[in-house]
Formats: sequence, structure tokens, C-alpha cells
Amino acid sequence: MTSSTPLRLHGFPLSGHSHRVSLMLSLLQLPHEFIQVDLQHGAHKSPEFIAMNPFGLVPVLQDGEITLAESNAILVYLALRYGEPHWLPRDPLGAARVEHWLSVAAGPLAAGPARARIDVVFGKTRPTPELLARSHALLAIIDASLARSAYLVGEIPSIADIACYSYVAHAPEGELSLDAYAHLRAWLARIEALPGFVAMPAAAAT
Ligand SMILES: N[C@@H](CCC(=O)N[C@@H](CS)C(=O)NCC(=O)O)C(=O)O
Repeated sequence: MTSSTPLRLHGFPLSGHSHRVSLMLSLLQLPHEFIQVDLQHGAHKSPEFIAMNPFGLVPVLQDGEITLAESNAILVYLALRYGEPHWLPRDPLGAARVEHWLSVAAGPLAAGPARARIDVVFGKTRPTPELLARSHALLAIIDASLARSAYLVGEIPSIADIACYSYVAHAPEGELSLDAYAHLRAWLARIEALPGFVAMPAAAAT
């Protein structure tokens, strides 16, 4: 299905949560307008933005009359409304396996590699040894999973991959080397080869 009204993504270029939505929109070849939210000056806490997302966080997606916050919820919406079924399998086991990784993205990935990157890129501090160790433990789990299948849920991409991609790919910006994780690096390359892939800018390049 194509969108009859323009999709509008309110986000921030260096936000991995925003990037996962940008990436999904691009993979689905959905034309959209990217509205950069001025996080530095608190635009995400303005009454107008809070009316869209009371949590005051990017990303927010508008699709006509529909306004959605929470990046993983937006991925679910885009997959079910506009995507082929492989992006979000409809069978109970396939759907549960995707949800497993959405929970990982919202839990240990956000609290691990994404947190370490925030410390370095935005906080100008070094991640603690405990945070780095916890993040490497997660990357090892992801690597082991990708030793068994090409994508996080089987042999074709799903929103599980899209939810996890951005902060895993940019983990080195948080002092987390990916050198030890060959399966994970091959998976990153597979996602980057998908038609419509768009990269998140490198933090140092902005
Ligand atoms: N659970 C939210 C997290 C979104 C989030 O943390 N957004 C960050 C940018 S990556 C943000 O808006 N930060 C602004 C702030 O914390 O004030 C989601 O998945 O959308």
C-alpha cells in the first residue's frame, strides 16, 4: 500500500531512534518529509511537540491524521500498514521472535551501546568500565544469534533488524569495537546492502 498523504518524521539526524524510522521509511520507499527537531534548544519540550509526544522524545511520525511516538511502535505501524509480511511475520512464533528483539532494542541496547555513545558523543565523557562490559556482553549475544541465521529472525530481514541496526552499527562511537564480532559485522553489511538503505551520519562528521 502507498501513502496518499505525506508522511512527516520529526527527528534528529544523530538519533539512532530516529534513524531506525528513517531507515524503515527508505527501505519501504515511502516518500516523507524529515523535520529536524532542535534538541539543543529544547524544541522537543515545547507545547507543540509535547502535544504530539507527551514524553518529549524524538522520533514522532505523522501519517495524515495519525500521530505516533516510540520508534519501535512506529516500525510496527509501518510494517503492518505498508510492508511485505516478512518485515513483521503474522504467525505467533515469528511475531514473538520479532518482539523479542524489539524488547532488546528498547532495553539492553538502549541502556548499553546507545548509552555509551551518548556519553561520548553528547556528554563528552567516557563510558564506565561496567557500561562497556555490559555492552560487550550484549554484542556477544547478538553475534552468537547471527551465527545461526542471516538476520535476527531467520533468513530474511524484519523490523527486528531495523530496530537494532543503528545503535549496533554506531557502537564504535561509544568506544565499543566490533572487531570481535564477525557474524554481527556480516549482518551489518547485509543490511547496508538492502535496496533503499540510508546511513546515519557519523557523529564526528557533523
Ligand atoms: N523509547 C523512545 C526513545 C527515544 C529517545 O530516547 N529519543 C532521544 C533521542 S535518541 C531524545 O529525544 N532525547 C531527548 C531528551 O532526552 O531530552 C523511542 O524508542 O522512540
